[in-house]
This record gives sequence, C-alpha cells and structure tokens, in this order.
Amino acid sequence: MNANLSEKPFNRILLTGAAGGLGKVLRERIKAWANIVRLSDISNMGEAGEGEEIVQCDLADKSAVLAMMEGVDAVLHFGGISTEADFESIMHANIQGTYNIYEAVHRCGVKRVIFASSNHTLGYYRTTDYVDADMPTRPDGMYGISKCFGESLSRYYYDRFGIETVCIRIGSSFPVPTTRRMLTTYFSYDDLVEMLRCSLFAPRVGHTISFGVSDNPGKWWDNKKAAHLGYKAKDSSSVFAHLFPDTVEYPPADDVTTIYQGGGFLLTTPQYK
Ligand code: NAI
Ligand code: 15L
Repeated sequence: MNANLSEKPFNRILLTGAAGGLGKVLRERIKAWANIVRLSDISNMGEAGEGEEIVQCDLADKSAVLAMMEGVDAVLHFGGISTEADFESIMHANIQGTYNIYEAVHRCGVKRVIFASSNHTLGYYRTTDYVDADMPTRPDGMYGISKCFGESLSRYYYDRFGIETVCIRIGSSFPVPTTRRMLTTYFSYDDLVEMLRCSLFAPRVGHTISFGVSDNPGKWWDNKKAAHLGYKAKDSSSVFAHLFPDTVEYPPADDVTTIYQGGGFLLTTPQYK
C-alpha cells in the first residue's frame, strides 16, 4: 500500500471478470482505492477510461496472465465461469485460470488477493443448517468444486509463500432477489463493496474465508471466523420480502432445491441431468 497520503492507497489493482455482472459494478466502485485499475476479461470491456488499463485475455493463457500481473499491488479475482457447466469448461476457466493467477501473483510479488468464491462450496448443507467457515465444504457440482479448489489453492499459497487471500463465499449478488431462496442469500452491491474494502484494508487477513451476505433474516452462514475483517452488513433482503409472500410455495418444501442450500444448482450439473 502507498504510504504517501496524497496518493490513493494502492497504485494498481487488477480486477478480473471486469466485463461480468459484478465486474461492471466494481469497475466504477473500486476507483477510489487505486491510482490505476487494470481491468481484465476474455470478453470486450469497451474503452479504458481515466485511471483504467484494459487487458483482454483468457485466464487459462498462462503467459498472458503473467504479463498482466506485472506492476499489480492487489488482485480482485472475479473472472471465470459463474454458474454450473461441463467439467472441461470449468477446468479451463476456473481451475487452470485460478492456478495461473496464483502463479503470477507469486512470481510478481503481489501481497494480497480477494477471491470471488461461492456459496456453492456449501450447496449440500441443508437449509436448516447454520454453517461457519471451519465446517467442511460440501459443493453441489463442478462449479462449486472449482471454487473449493480456489480456496485450497489460496490456502497453499498463504502457507507456502505468505500470500494473503480473503475468499468471499458470495451468496447472491444482484440488484434484487429474484427467487425466494435469494431472500436468504442476498448480498447487496453496497455490502459487497464494503466487504471488499474491509478485505483489502484490514492490516492482516492471512487466509480468511468470509461469507458474502447481507443482514438477511434467517441467514445460513455465520461470519464469526472473519470478524477480524471488520465487515458489518448495512443492507437486508427484508425490504424485498413482499416480493415472495408466505402464502405461496415456490418450490414445495420437499423439493431438493428447497431442502439444500444450493437450490437450483443441485440439478444443473450437465452430465447428471
Ligand atoms: P459473470 O459470469 O457475469 O462474470 C464472469 C466474467 O468472467 C465474465 O465477464 C466472463 O467473460 C469472464 N470469464 C469467463 N471465463 C473466462 C476466461 N477463461 N478468461 C477470462 N475471463 C473469463 O459473473 P458475476 O456474477 O459477475 O460473478 C463474478 C464472480 O463472482 C465469479 O467468479 C462468480 O463465480 C462469483 N460469484 C458471483 C455470485 C453472484 O451472485 N453474482 C455468487 C457467487 C460467486
Ligand atoms: C453463484 O455462485 C453464481 O455465480 C451466481 O450467478 C448465483 O447463481 C449465485 O451463486 C446464487 O447462488 O444465487
């Protein structure tokens, strides 16, 4: 981080997945933290604005990722496949891609990474369970498994090389909840940005697993193991409760997508459809 207070705290932050839903939100919101935001995606990101650099590349391209990491002080790794898909595609973008990020981080001396993990590392816990970060992962498909890989990989790079990572197991970060399940998993954009701020600026994070969730009624996840980040949710899905009245069941209580936290992801792994 920059010691000179006239400058922004970081010189250069790399954001992967910059063309995606969250990337577009973060592109604007993280500018306050760095003199330069380097934006990366496999898809088109438009023109670079002031204080922006654009690097269009495939995360699975190791030499391109290494070149992209040059001069970077911190990484927000949001790129990759964000839903269930066939294993080969997941392996390419999420497993090879995340490995390439960490190898480049190590070689370039980057000190801290924020990894966009997912609640689908836990999808086979029941919706009656209350889960904390020390409990075993129970992924609900290849996508969730790839996020478990990213969490283990980052643990290794911390234990072996001291590279700090906060893995944020994001619930559902969208403008509004679009299913009843999302009343429990909702993570407002403001709360996401606040968790990122806490993750970047906490003096020591080591290897932290944090649950990316707003202050929703009936939450499934206990964030006490990430208390050192100092994150406090400001939003709650309660303001959207009227969208999903109790009088309607969607889907019924005995449906697997209601029984397990992963919801609809449980039924989407292509080879088991
Ligand atoms: P998104 O699918 O809108 O964005 C992901 C971006 O990654 C896309 O722009 C895509 O082009 C890029 N990408 C995919 N494969 C790539 C590759 N091989 N090389 C380079 N870029 C590649 O997803 P969203 O919603 O913005 O999520 C961002 C991250 O947060 C993802 O890693 C996702 O798994 C994670 N996350 C998001 C949640 C949410 O509620 N939005 C919930 C849990 C996790
Ligand atoms: C995720 O991991 C996905 O990236 C996102 O698109 C949502 O489906 C979210 O989980 C969710 O569980 O709602």
